[in-house]
Amino acid sequence: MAFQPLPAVTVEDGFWSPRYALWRSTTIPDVLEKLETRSHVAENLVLAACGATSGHQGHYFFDGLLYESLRGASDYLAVEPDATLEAAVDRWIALIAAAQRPDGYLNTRCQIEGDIHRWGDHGAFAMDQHEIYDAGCLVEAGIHHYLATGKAVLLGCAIRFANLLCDTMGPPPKRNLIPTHSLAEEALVKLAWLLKDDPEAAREAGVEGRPDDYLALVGFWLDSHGRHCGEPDWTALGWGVRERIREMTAATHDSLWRPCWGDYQMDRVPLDEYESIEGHAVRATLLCLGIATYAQASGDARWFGIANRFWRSMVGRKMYLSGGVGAEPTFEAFAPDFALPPNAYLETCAAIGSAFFSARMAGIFGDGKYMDEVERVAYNALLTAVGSDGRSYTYQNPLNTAEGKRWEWHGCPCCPPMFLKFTGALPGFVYARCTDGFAINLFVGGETVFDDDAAGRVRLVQRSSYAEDGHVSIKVYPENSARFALRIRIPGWARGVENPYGLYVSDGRRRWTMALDEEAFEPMVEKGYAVLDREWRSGDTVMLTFDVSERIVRAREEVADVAGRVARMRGPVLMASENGKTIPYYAVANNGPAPHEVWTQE
Ligand code: FUB
Ligand code: ZN
Repeated sequence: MAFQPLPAVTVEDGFWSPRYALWRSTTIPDVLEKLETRSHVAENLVLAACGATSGHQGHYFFDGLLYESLRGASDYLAVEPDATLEAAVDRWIALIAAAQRPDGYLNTRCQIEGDIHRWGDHGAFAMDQHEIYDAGCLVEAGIHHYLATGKAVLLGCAIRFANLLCDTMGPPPKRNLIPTHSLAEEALVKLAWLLKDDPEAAREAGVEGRPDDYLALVGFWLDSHGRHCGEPDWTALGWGVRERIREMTAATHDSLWRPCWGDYQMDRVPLDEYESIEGHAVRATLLCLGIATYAQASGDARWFGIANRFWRSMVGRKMYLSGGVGAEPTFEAFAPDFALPPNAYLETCAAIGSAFFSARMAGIFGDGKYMDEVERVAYNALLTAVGSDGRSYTYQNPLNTAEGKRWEWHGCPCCPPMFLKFTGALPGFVYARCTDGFAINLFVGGETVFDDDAAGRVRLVQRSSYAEDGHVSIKVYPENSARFALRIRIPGWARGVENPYGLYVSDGRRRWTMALDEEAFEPMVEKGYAVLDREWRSGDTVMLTFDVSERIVRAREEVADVAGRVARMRGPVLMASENGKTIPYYAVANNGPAPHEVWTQE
């Protein structure tokens, strides 16, 4: 059964609300300010707008980081209006609109370095240029800003760039170009959905929307993995491919020609031939998100199958207890199955990419195992990425390390924008509609409302201290008493299932009970959700109690890196030891650099 997201109307939660207040008041302005002052994103936009031919500072993808931050900020605006933030966002949008080329192209560094190198031509290296990635980030920002504010200027920029992508790449005579950093795959499907649901949006933006073309382009991109000229050989050359590709692109080629992006971008062979998720972990998780989203849009069983295969391999063989992924440092990549050293790399963005992938799978399949992994990331890999001051960050997130530390800003500042993007999205994952009622996916206090044919307007109020003491209450207020199903996710850890494929195990004990109107109640559990299919009257209350006392978790024996070691969890929260104290893993290095350890000797 598919689940359709149902946005939380409010978040009022002892655990999450203070954090959201901090991220709103401190992290969003901090990220926007540092993108401007330390990563030079505003200066670059101004230079591009003026037609400058020198002076760009920073990497090609910094434009995209700005757009990701604006997407996140827009989601915060959607939950709570904030005139200062809205004005700051509008100022950025004016800079972006001024910098865009009349044909829709926008990549400040490529513009300043010269259009001759567009799409990686004439001795350039498209992997570095991130043009399609930046376009995808712009599309996301345009959509989210329009939905939050009703303003369509950024959406107009996004549609213009999306139309240019459709005019440039695709089956012959268009060019065989695919994203060298995934992200645009999901973004273009979302743009197609928006413009199909609300054709007025494109009219508001003053640009022709072409939803069918966006879907066709995503299908082309996914189908074109593995369809390249056969070289260079990434395995043999490593980063030496850079120079080889520059040599290759210096020559003129026909529209079908393109270099191979290797396993790094899952491009050595067609996606059907990959047995498991591989390559650069941020690219791979966002590619999988695109595959799952395209499967949902197209209904094509082939893509559902591929998405499932990659999810299984990621969660069953390559994921850390924190939700971190991408153990291999040189290429920031997935390591082989069961290679899960505790001191591994684990970039913040990769964990967040995996959580977006899991959230999409949860919506498609309505199975709690997917939301379990969203929750794992939310309470662990995500939260650890921003310090308790709201303005210090991590990039790598090893579980055990002799040098746990945070930084104020980074030469590669991709993680804070991804953090804003995910925290902006999280309230949208808490509830969902399903064909026979609605679902509670995450225990986050607050309210939502939905309309039901028989029950009329239904208000649902959740009070939760889930992570602190395991208590959750859900009150249901239908306008009219009526029957519908309420599905409440019972997390895997509370059912004795630490990981759906046995990668991690505990004592397997049940750790939850339920009461309905104060009477103990034993519901049927289906695909990880307790199903309460009954007549609901105003004020009916479901109480859940989880045992969040410490439990010991071990990895299966194939994970040689942590043989003889154990980790400790409390409910969804992974624990670590730092300076002789046991603290949540998300709180490490909050009081300055310090070693920490999640996996300890038994
Ligand atoms: O390529 C853009 C970003 O830089 C990636 O998402 C990160 O992994 C870092 O490599
Ligand atoms: Zn990152």
